[in-house]
Amino acid sequence: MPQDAPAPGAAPTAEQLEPVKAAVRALLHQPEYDDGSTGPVLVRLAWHSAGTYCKETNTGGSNGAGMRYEKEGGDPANAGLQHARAFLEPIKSQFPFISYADLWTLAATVAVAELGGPSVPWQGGRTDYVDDAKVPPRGRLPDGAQGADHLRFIFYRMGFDDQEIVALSGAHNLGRCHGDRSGFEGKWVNNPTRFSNQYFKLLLKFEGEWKKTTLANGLQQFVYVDEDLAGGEGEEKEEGLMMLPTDMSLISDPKFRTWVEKYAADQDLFFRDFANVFAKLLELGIKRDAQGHVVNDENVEDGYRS
Ligand code: CCH
Repeated sequence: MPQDAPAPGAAPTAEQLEPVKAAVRALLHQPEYDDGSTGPVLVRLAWHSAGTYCKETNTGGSNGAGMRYEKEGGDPANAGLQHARAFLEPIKSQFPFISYADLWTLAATVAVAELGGPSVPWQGGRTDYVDDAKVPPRGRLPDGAQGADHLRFIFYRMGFDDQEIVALSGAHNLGRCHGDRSGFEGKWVNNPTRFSNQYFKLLLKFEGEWKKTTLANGLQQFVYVDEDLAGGEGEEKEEGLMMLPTDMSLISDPKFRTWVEKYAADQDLFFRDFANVFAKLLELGIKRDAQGHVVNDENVEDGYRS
């Protein structure tokens, strides 16, 4: 083990993490990629690594970095996240002491902060599975084609409530849908590389104007195209905005809607709640002792780096 490596189960120190965070910051700005930042796809990587958690069986979650294995990485829900993992690979090589599970989750918190969002509390010490034996089954991540019942089914399984579901969904301020990944197309907000509460504002602002469309692949989504910005013949067309059916359920479901309204009206409240709930997401399934060291269950320990 290299000298600067933390003991197994112990989190890297703040001093060890500083250069890792700096390397992530340096990686974010990529003019050739998407809207110019790798931040959104890094946030999605962390979310999908953690969002497999099931509180009843205490399985899944960000510990283990199971997405490196085909069993989890090949889940159609994770299509496209190989790009995020590839972006981080040179950082993992440069700082081998950090586990993939820590790196993926840490990178998302760095991205959120760098793109103008809140500082998300983060604790390290996650370890990586040595094989795919403990990788959770596919099918635990949400399907954007569905509605409020589905969101509750998926997120209650992780232990979240309605307010937390809405706060987490605010991450759709960032990034976009890619036809060759999820099959959906487009971005939720005009500036998808700046973290804000714009997503909530737009859901409400264009209520009644979001038009349901069916894409060539048969998927349905909602779009808003500002006719004034759409451009005349021969002019460059301004790209419209989109919402998934699951996004729209946040305003049609009265309990979700209360929180959409609060977050649209109060960005500070959204930032505070997002920071808390994203931190909670990244910790799902991780047991720590009084010192904050990760404690792996007997039956899990042999699956981890030691
Ligand atoms: Fe999401 N998300 N997400 N999402 N998501 C997609 C992209 C991003 C759903 C579906 C999709 C969260 C919750 C949900 C991000 C963060 C979060 C895409 C497009 C779909 C589809 C993927 C593509 O084509 O590349 C559904 C359904 C839910 C249900 O709640 C949560 C929670 C988070 C984080 C806290 C981010 C960021 C993106 C943009 C990724 C990118 O590559 O730009």
